[in-house]
Amino acid sequence: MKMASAPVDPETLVAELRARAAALGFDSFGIAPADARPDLPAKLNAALAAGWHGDMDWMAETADRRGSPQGMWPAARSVIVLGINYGPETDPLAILGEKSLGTISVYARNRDYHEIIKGKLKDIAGLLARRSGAEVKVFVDTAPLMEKPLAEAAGLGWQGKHTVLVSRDFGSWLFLGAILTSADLPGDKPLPESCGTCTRCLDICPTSAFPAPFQLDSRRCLAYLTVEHKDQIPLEFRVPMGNRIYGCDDCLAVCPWNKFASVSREARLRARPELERPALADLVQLDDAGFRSLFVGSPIKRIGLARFLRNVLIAIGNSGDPALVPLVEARLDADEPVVRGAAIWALRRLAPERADSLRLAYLAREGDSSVALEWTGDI
Ligand code: B12
Ligand code: SF4
Ligand code: SF4
Repeated sequence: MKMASAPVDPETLVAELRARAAALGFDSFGIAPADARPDLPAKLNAALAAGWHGDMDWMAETADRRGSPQGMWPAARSVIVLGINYGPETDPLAILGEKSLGTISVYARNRDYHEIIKGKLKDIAGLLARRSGAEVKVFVDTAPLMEKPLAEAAGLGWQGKHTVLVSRDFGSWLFLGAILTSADLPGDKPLPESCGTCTRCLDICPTSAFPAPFQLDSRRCLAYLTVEHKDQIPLEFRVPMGNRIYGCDDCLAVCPWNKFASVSREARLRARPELERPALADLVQLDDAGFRSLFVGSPIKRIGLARFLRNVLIAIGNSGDPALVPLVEARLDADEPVVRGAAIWALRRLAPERADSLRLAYLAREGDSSVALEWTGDI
């Protein structure tokens, strides 16, 4: 986007952008030089070389551009990073003990934040282009940009030991979005890392996903396994998954900096009641139309019904609730192997004798070798 107009001085321009961001509902705003983090390509490449991205191939494919804003867009001079507070109204961990319910992580309990932020970012970028004549590019999550370290450079907070950006004002609950521009804007001062000796986020992780503080192996992270990972969830993570059916908030929720957090001002980011305490019994019965209508506008829609049912069936297998057995059996004949496999696992956990009695007839069926191991392997 390039539009000619009378340029204003950078300080006035930044004050205008800041005011516009606040008026649009952004809670945090900061600016960094586009070349503020020359350390990122090496760190990203080390993480990729270790294989921590799992099957998120797009991370490796875009590594050259992802590592630095100027790698992606050589004209970039400054990056504006914006944050929107999605602080929950209730303790997100409270529902983990209610085993017949599913836990959907806070960020997915209402509208997809990409949709909420995108229009607002474009608005600010438009203002910047009009007032400065500079070029701008807008990003929310999907573009190859490392938003957390850039947010750190722009003074929004610091990357905590859980790798997420911690804000002094909003704790762990800040969504990020970025605007790159060819304008040279005055940068904000980065904050010092303030985790100190705390290790709460590392200690609570149910799957030991942190090889070291400030580093995450996605392949072990439930946020990856329940959302990004398309195949069966590896056995070792199924029990630790508990009733988490979409994402995970454990490391975020225990951060002591959340004591400064507040409930999101954005109504579309506050939990919809039906997604705050959904019954696994209802979710496992969803058909395509029911899934689409329950998750309209939600990020959950993107994983599709099969992956969602896989997660729900594993949570059912962890529920200890025998009343759910008939609903599990109804999924043994699902078309998708990920659903069938998770149903078998859940049945074997809830009703091992019933599983034994069904196994032979099931395995005798032609062409169903894809889940044979689910019947006989470890659970
Ligand atoms: C890929 C991705 C994931 C992956 C990987 C997460 C990760 N930590 O990298 C998965 C699917 C696991 C994931 C999970 C979640 N995500 Co996510 N995710 C992203 C995405 C698209 C890219 C992140 C990325 O570049 N990762 C690559 C790694 C290498 O980068 P990094 O984490 O910054 O790594 C640093 C450290 O490793 C550090 N480092 C320090 N020392 C050393 C030493 C060595 C040897 C190495 C190798 C590295 C290293 O270097 C890196 C740079 O600083 C961003 C959006 C974006 N475009 O940035 C959202 C984003 C990070 N996710 C977000 C959210 C909300 C989540 C979840 C909370 C969702 C949930 N509740 O389920 C969880 C949090 C899990 C966690 N503890 O991180 C938000 C975080 C907001 C914030 N306040 O920080 C983002 C920014 C999206 C957004 N626009 O708001 N996510
Ligand atoms: S999101 Fe959950 S599984 Fe992933 S690192 Fe944090 S606590 Fe561990
Ligand atoms: S829980 Fe502790 S170590 Fe983890 S990010 Fe928060 S302050 Fe840092």
